[in-house]
Amino acid sequence: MALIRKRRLTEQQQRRIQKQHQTRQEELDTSSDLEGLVVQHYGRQLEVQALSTPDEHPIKPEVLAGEPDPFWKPIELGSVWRCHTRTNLEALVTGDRVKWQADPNTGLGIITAIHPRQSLLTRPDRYHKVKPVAANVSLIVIVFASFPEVAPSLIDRYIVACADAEIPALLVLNKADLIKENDPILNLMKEYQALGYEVMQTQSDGDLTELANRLAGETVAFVGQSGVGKSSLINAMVPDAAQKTNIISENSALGQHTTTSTRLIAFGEGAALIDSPGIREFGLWHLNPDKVQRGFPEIENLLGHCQFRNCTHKHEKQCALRQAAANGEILQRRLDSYLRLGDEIAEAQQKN
Ligand SMILES: Nc1nc2c(ncn2[C@@H]2O[C@H](COP(=O)(O)OP(=O)(O)OP(=O)(O)O)[C@@H](O)[C@H]2O)c(=O)[nH]1
Ligand SMILES: [Mg+2]
Ligand SMILES: [Zn+2]
Repeated sequence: MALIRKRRLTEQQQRRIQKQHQTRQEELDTSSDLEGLVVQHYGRQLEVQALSTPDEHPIKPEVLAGEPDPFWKPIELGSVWRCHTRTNLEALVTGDRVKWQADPNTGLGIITAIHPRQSLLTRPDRYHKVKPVAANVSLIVIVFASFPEVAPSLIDRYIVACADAEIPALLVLNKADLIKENDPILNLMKEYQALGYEVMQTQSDGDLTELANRLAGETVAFVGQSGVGKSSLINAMVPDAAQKTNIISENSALGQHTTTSTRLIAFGEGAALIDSPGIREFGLWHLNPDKVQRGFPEIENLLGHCQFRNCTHKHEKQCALRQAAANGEILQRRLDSYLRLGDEIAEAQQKN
């Protein structure tokens, strides 16, 4: 990843390059396209890592004596290239597997096709548009800590999003060093464990072998509130990841997140870690209200057992959910969370 080339282009240069690419697009012969992986995206440009090399490597132009050495970037396995995409392609996202072509003369590439996705993690942005976050993620690590204070309902939201994307979740309670004896956060972790979720406790500067072993071979997206230590965990497991981290008080006072774009970091053989900005709010309005139950397996089990088929689970006496909460079979907090999320989605959809 050290090969990422940062270059600022003037608008004129960008226009010229864009034009060159457009002309090239029409002439493209895609039979010898390379395989690639989108490792980062910045608006319209993306960074693609080469997963294959050409059968015949392009030959560097010969330089006559006295002439300056022209720019030349060899196509090497693992090298990272700034790329444009063909205009007819759908929006690409970090984690996408693509077909692409490299131009060693400019150091730029063009993405010509996208491979079918195994999964797509999305989130709504503040303009109520659904934004893809990462593709082909096989495991989501939900990081939480006692500082910044955990909001259990936020964990529930993440779990619903994971269930909707059909991606398994691992709950990681980080900053173990801050956890006191009988800390309520330990109870919270146990509650999720009892519901069948995989949980783990970590400390960013502690022994992360258990976590690293669990992540082997997976494409992992780290999610969670800003400041819980997502980037710190990634840096500790991948020493050259060099993801920026920051002291919470400094950045949250400014309302800023330390990590600002979604980046994929290679992690051993065939695994990758995706760092993404922490979020304070994680709206789920883009989901079907019926999907919320997928993130609440204990409640899903009881659905259909209420007296009325159209039970709101809010005031009905013969409500299986309310009774289960009253008997301590399910957590009142989870039931509240389930109902609130359902209302929130239904309300947002009525407005739209
Ligand atoms: N005490 C303690 N502090 C930690 C631990 N892990 C991270 N931190 C600190 O928490 C702060 C935030 O860490 P980051 O890794 O930047 O958090 P993040 O989740 O990536 O935050 P965003 O990028 O804003 O979403 C930094 O000051 C870290 O040093 C830990 O295990 N224990
Ligand atoms: Mg970060
Ligand atoms: Zn009911």
